[in-house]
Amino acid sequence: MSSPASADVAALLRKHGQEHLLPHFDVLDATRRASFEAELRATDFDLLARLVSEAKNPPPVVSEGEPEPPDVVRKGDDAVRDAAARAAGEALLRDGKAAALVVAGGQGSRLGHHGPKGTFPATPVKRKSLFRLFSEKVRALGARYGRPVPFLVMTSEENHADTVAFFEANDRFGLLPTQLHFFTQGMLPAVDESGRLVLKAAGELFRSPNGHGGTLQALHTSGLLAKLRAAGVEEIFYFQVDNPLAEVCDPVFLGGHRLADGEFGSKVVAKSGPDEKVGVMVRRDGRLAVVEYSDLPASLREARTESGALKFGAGNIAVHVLRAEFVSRLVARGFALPYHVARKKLPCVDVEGRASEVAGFKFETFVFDALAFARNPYCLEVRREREFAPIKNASGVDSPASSVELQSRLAAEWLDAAGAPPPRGPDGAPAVPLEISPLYADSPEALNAKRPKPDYSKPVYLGAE
Ligand code: UD2
Repeated sequence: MSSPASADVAALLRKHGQEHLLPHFDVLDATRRASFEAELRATDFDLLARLVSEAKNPPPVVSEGEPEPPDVVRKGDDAVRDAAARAAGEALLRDGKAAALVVAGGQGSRLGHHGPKGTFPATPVKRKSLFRLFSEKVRALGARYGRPVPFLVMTSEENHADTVAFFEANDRFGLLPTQLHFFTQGMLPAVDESGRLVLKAAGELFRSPNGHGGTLQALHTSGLLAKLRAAGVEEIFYFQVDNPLAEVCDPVFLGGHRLADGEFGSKVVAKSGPDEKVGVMVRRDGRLAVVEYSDLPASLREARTESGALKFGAGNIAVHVLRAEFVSRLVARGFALPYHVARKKLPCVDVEGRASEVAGFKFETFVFDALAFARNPYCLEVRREREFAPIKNASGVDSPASSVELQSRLAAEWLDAAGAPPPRGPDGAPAVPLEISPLYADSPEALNAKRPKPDYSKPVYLGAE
């Protein structure tokens, strides 16, 4: 039997201009009604009202100086500097002072994959899931440095249960129960263009994850940050679930950031061209910042230096290192990151429960906006073919096919160095797919020591499991 909204909820909705939801209570049973009311009572209407007003009338941009190219350290340019950074990073890993964190709150919807993106089969031969691959990289770190590296997986309400179930069904891919930590980011309701809340289903608001900036807040509210710090973790290596080539806890990066006494480090690659859809690192008002692809005016996107390189060519691959103490400081003074608005068509139901679609806004924070608060931000440029093979689209650029080829090409480079060069096609791509398990060899040197002799008449997988 249906009944109207409770008095306090009805008053709340009226106060915030959301009375369009009142008739919706007529179609809800008691259970749905209770959960819907709880959801509404927990909604931060004032924040939403501010975000909607800013989305419609963006505040004037204050004090944003002209962007300049950032100072970047190039990995591979200076062997002595790299060796010192590596030694400092390895010391952190040996001393249990570094953790790995993957942001995996998104679904693989752009890919057409059902389920958490980390469950996507990503590797060239074994088709290991992204979660399995990263778990094996983390285990390899433990074996190399004699100490298990904590592995943190950030989920969202949309995929938390499926993510945990996936790890459990696969015996956590060999990770220790004490080493693997899940935590869940916050969600924010989406609204239509007049700021009205939208329904995803009967008795349920349309809400979406609050962006990867939500990592910082969720690390704190979950209690995980305090727990890690109490266990001696000082640095958090952050990466995205969509990049199988992420060099998890790269000691050169961890150590370079540490030696620079940095609070927030970022890896970049040279952009492949002005139109590549990655954010770029810039220096503005003396601070580092990432400017999203869509926010960079064409004149700057295409600007070149005298040598012909892109002036703003430091592409953000979303690999960062965060000083744990910095994250604590940032969240202690309230969640300071700005919200970005995305205009989206939102699939929804109307107040009578019929399927519909409405133009509206989603709001997200971005982790790299924390750069504005960080001391000594460190920026390391790496070679894209060694560290960046994202899986974003179902086909074409940044797709499973392009990623698999890049992974195979890197394996071929390692095999070349190990004295077992694979046959290649005219474009330089290996003639057969190649895959090296992180548990078999986690570096070209480790592979070289194994003296591999693969049979290149068929796809090659080097690994025991
Ligand atoms: C991101 C960057 C872009 C570039 C590119 C490199 C932003 C806004 N853009 O673009 O500058 O660095 O990556 O690959 O970051 N995620 C969550 N929770 C959320 C939202 C995202 O966990 O609420 C995770 C998601 O699972 C994925 C990652 O963050 O691992 C990137 O998200 P995306 O696909 O929205 O970012 P993208 O590819 O547009």
